[in-house]
Amino acid sequence: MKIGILCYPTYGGSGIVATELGMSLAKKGYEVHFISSELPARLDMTDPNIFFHKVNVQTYPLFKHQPFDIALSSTIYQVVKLYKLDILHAHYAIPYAYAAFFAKQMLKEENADIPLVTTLHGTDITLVGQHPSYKHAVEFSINQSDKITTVSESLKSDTLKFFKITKEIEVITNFIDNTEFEDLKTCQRNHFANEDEKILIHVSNLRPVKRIKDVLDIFNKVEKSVKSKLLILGDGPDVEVINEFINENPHLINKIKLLGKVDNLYQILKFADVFLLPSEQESFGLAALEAMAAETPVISSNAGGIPEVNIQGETGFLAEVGNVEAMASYAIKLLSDDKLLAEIKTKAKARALEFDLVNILPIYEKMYEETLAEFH
Ligand code: GMT
Repeated sequence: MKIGILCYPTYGGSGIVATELGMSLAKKGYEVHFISSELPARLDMTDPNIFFHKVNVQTYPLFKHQPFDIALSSTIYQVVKLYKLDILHAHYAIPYAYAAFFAKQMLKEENADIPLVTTLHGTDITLVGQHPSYKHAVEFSINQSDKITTVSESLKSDTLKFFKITKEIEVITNFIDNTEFEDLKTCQRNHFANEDEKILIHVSNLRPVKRIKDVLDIFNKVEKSVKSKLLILGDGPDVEVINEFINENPHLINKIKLLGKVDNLYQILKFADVFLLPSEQESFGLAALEAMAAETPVISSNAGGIPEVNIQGETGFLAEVGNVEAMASYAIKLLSDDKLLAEIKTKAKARALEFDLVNILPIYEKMYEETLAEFH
């Protein structure tokens, strides 16, 4: 089967899921064609079954805004025809499902139409997709897809709540390749904290939806009871919030470290003691699953699909969005009790194994087969 994957190339969760899925399919012998504005961050181009097609946006003095969606649909159309793709898989409704619809219309003219699967990832439904500038186009493109999937039950119900959806939605959760956490080079924990200090960690694209201020407030409370350090990984607009917080709390300057977008995320997750995810919205929480695969318990909000991943008292702890007090108390409880911490670490890993790639990949393969069969 020849599969076309349309995704964001950046470090966002949808791009990571699309890339990891495509690479795993390629390893199984599928021919996988990525169509994106840049080479996706984690894509291994040494695999002979992987192809990359860059969307080339032409500038022209008349354009105030370059028409990316037109260039995208033209690229999809060309790649489908040239490489004789069997199926398209759009990750994130806008602009991918939207542009794929127009590519399909062009292909239809030549009796060369192929099925389109759209996977909704979260903010395309709960945040940006709600905006009046996009809402109707999002609803239209979802309904025009031949198959719709969401990454959690929660996102499925949000999709049905916010949009008039005329088709069945299948839930196929995010996944993790647990083998990537084996044989990781020994971590340099002592580069970040002394032996008597615990490490709290947060990883995100530092957008308002991640509630970075809550991460900092939780740490501020924890640090008063438990000797600890806070590591923040990732980059985004709310990096300013961190700088402002440190400015107002100068005594924490040597306790909070920003690492930016690192390449060895899994190694660093392995020596963290607690992962903080107090998000306002989170359709699934891939970052939490990555932490759990590294045996790091998660203290999170109970937003969206997080409770489908992080189990209260088992793999970590959850509280209402914004309840910094409760999240800090849970962290103090966990970090002050080595026996409890060890137990929760083990259970977090066991939970991550339930979402292993070997369990989820066959669900995607079956979905492709069924979609193709229904289409033809
Ligand atoms: O929230 C992000 O950091 C990025 C965003 C994306 O679409 O790239 O992530 C969403 O998709 C991930 C993969 O399916 C989910 O695990 C995240 O929970 C989801 N983020 C939100 O819903 C806020």
